[in-house]
Amino acid sequence: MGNESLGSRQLTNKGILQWVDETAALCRPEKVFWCNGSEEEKQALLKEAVATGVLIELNQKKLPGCYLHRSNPNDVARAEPCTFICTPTRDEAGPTNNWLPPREMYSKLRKLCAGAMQGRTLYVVPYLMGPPGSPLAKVGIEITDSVYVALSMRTMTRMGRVAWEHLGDSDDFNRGLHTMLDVNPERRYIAHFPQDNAVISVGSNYGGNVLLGKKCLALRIGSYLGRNEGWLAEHMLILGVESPSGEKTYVTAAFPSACGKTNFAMLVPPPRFEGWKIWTVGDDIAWMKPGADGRLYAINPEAGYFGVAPGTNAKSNPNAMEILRRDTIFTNVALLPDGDVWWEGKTTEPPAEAIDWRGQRWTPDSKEKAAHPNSRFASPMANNPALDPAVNDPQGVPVSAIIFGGRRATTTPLVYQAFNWIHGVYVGATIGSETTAAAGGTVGQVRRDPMAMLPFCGYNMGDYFRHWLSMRKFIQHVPRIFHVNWFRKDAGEFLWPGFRDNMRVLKWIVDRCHGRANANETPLGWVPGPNSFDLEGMPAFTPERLAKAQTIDLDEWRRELLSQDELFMKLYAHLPKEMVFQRELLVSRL
Ligand code: OXD
Ligand code: MN
Repeated sequence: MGNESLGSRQLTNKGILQWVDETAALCRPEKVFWCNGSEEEKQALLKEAVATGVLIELNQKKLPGCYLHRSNPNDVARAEPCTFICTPTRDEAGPTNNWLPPREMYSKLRKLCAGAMQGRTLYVVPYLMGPPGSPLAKVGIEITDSVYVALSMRTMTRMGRVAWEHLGDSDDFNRGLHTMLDVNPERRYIAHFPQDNAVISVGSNYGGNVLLGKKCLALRIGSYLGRNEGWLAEHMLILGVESPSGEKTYVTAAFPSACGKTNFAMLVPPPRFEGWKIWTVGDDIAWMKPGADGRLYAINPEAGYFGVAPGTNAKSNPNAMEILRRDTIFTNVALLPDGDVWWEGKTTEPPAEAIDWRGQRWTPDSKEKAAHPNSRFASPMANNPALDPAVNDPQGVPVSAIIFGGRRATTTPLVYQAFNWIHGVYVGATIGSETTAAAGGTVGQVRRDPMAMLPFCGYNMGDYFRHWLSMRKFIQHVPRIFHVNWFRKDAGEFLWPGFRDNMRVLKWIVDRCHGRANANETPLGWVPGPNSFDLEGMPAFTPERLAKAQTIDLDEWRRELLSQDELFMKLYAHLPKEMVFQRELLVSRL
């Protein structure tokens, strides 16, 4: 084995060398390849991926640097039933996570990994989560036998020498081992060992299961590290709102998977908001820590977007359409005869013919969808025309508001503001949302998804709420907390137009943060007061319709509280008393 591709800077970190040697001895690959993140290396890996059929080269004139990957049809989404948190006791993982004792899981996985890479290349992928030099940044090393993973990690993280430079001789890095095995759901495990800062993922080659920096390190292991080290790892976008006078306000927002975080993070304001600008810091994950000035600061640990393709178009997200025209790996979208790609909702008129995500001929008469509902684009954030200039600031950006949201056809108003931090934690902890195609399983059922972290919290959810509550003591300038729901329906139709018009909700939120907008008190929290919510330029959306979108139906809320009880009962042993008090206060207000 050699580490020649590190160039002049030979790796001396003994912890890494030893771990890679041990892993190679276990998995027995044909060769070991150390990724350095260079452009030449990228081109070589792309060539190899195309030659082996892992990637299909797209029309390079139309889509320079773009490729298509088709995953195994049994492997198209995050596999929550196969995802485990392996803490010494079941209680530490808590009732919302699958659990096995570390020793049992290690032994099961060692058996599966033994000889698993025979005839394959073992790629060593060093990566940095967070801006170089940031006190919050973390190093991970992913060992993988998938060239698709090695290439995608290059897009999604700061991959290569920058990670070695950050790490030096330290042993403080996440050890991630991934092998596809035979991509068989019967042998699929995404196992996290928080106490060891380690992840082992086997039997899948789909994004969220295998790009170990993202859900595995940045959220599941990250949330565990955050609790121990005094910070928060959250499933949140980060955006900056710039007013015409240049005032900049940063906001984070947690929505469950496939509920529009990427679109919201890249919002282009409607004509009414001329001079306003939204800047993207991140579209999926925020690491947040109190700063010396008493404000809460956020960084985006990632360097790319792994966005849901269906529904992405020039209206829903013009910036994403610009971003994915270059240097993008698409997964499970449809291929057009001219080497372009298509997905449902990309254009109003479907193409006359295509090759669908399974590689079959497709026409608009086909019963199947052309693109898988969870098909994705993986693109570098550097392509974003609205990338916030502070995205690489090691200190992060100061957060003025935290928004929680879910996908709810009923019950939940368009927007309300929590009364204070503790109430806001309760609002986040009780998010309900209809399930989407981002995870395997039934779509459209309301499930409790606390802080949108149900599939991503690396320890007991009750203790996670307690950590949120305790963070209040370290923040002097407390972000205001809000709840939004873009998805409320009336007679089967969405009440709120969404997309660009979400700027109106954002404007009210920003104004509330700066003490500029009035509000009315309701049982749920503060809602927009008279004339504080801008409806100008929306002739079809009357104040009556706004009132409908804001309706608080007390009977619906009584039912909602009963359904929240299921979560609270589940978490009872670790549930902070504040959550129970907040629930009781809400009951008494209804
Ligand atoms: C994602 C997800 O891919 O949440 O971001 O599933
Ligand atoms: Mn996500």
